[in-house]
Amino acid sequence: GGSSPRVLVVGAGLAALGAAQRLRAAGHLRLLEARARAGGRICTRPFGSGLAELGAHWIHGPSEGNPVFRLASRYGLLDPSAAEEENQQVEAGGHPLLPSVTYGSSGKVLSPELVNSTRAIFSNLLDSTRVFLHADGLPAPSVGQYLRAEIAQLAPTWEGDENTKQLRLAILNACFKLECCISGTHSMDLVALGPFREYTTLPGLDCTFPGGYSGLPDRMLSALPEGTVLLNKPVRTIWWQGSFREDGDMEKEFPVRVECEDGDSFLADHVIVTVPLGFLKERHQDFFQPPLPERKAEAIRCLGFGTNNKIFLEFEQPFWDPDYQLLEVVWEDESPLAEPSTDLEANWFKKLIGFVTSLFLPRYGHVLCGFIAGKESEYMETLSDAEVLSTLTRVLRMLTGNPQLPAPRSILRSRWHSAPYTQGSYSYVAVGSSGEDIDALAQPLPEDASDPRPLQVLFAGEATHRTFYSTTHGALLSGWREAERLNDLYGATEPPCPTP
Ligand code: 6YU
Repeated sequence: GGSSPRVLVVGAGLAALGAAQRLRAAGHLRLLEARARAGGRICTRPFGSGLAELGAHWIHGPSEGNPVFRLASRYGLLDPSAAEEENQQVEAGGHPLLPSVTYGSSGKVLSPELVNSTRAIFSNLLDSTRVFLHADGLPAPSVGQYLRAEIAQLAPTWEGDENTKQLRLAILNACFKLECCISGTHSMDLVALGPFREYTTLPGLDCTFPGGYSGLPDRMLSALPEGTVLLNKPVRTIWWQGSFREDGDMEKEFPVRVECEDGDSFLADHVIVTVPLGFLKERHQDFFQPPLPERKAEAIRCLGFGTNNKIFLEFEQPFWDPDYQLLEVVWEDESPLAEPSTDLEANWFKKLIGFVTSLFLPRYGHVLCGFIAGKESEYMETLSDAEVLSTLTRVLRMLTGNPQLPAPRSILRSRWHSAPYTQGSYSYVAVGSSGEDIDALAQPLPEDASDPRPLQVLFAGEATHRTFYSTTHGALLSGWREAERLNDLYGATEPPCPTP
């Protein structure tokens, strides 16, 4: 302890920067970031004549209750229209309906009536999962199994010929793939039904950052004293419950020693760990010495962390109608009631849900942004740019029924699964886990609150926020939470004019 503790933060993503922004107790603060840049899963890159968001894309629910919205507004990073009262009140429930066109795999545009009425069926079914929150006795363990059972019951009651019914099933199957992107999972069969609706949506029409999402971490970083963040500093091991002394200072003892890959070591009273759940899954056994208590290790094992990637394609000329914000893809012979293909090499591209157009992403130029989740997405990461580009050119030619469609001029993709310091995209509550595992993950160490050296290791990051996991606002709030935990310990109360 002491009156001015030393605090280390592992990572420099939004959770870490949020913690740094809020910490008033620290006498000495350092962030150790493995990568050559801050921002973590917020990553804006130049592409085409504009920008591409390789990580977080939208502010989900931009309204007063969203701290990312409040910060971004204060920093002047948003389009003025995003802050309008009217936009803040939109209740999209996380599923905004964008003007869209839906291509069938036979090269035809599907009837908007059929597509919209089928989407409505899916969205009603999704909403009906709300009743299972905190219910005992569930009709199925997973969201996917529940939805499929409901669809199997409904399908015989649909009007229309066999072709129309099959098409409806195919559209529903596309809805499942979109839902996999939203949850960041391979299959909705992996997502637990009971806790599914513990994830909370905020009001507001999802908006983007006209100058790039990275503007947010950049601003937070520049508000910190110079030298606070050390880049290219991957942490190898966190030693806790120790008695470490600095060379030449035998007086002061520290319980924590953080050892980096390059051999450097840092002593501290407290360390806030913000590394992604994907990294913890791979590395927690040797990352912490002594190892984590069993309850926390169990939470790390059983919570879900899957992959959602983006593929940006730049075209010489747009082939799409500029009014559409979403180009959707439906594989007409698929159905949620049939077994999905496991031949990744032959079929990976069928998991792509379609593309968001440049309209939705101002200043992008003639760019489409495709989304793809799951094992197919992980397989895509192993292919070369040229292979992905040629496969998607073939797919787009088939969908548009235009064999002459010019190939994209360039491609840029995210590869979040093979990124060593992320190992996936974001967390979800998997079958076999619940919100209590999220809380267990967030619990500081040592577990014994009466330990004379409390709060040695604290945990932040999107995966530690029980209702806003998988988002930037969840990450930011988790960082603030852990900073306040330390502020409270040292009685560092709010200043009269609070920081954001
Ligand atoms: C959002 C969105 N969005 C798309 C894609 C992705 C994510 N998210 P960080 O990883 O940022 O920081 C940790 C740091 O630690 C990092 O810098 C590492 O390098 C470092 N590190 C690791 N190991 C280290 C070591 N050993 N030593 C030192 N440093 C180390 N969120 O609000 N809107 O549109 C999207 C999207 C492709 C990948 C997103 C979105 C998620 C956010 O990006 C993410 O949560 C935060 O940035 C994480 O911040 P952090 O600080 O915790 O970690 C019902 C229901 C369903 C629930 N889901 C519904 C919501 C849907 C979420 N949607 C996301 C969608 C998109 C498109």
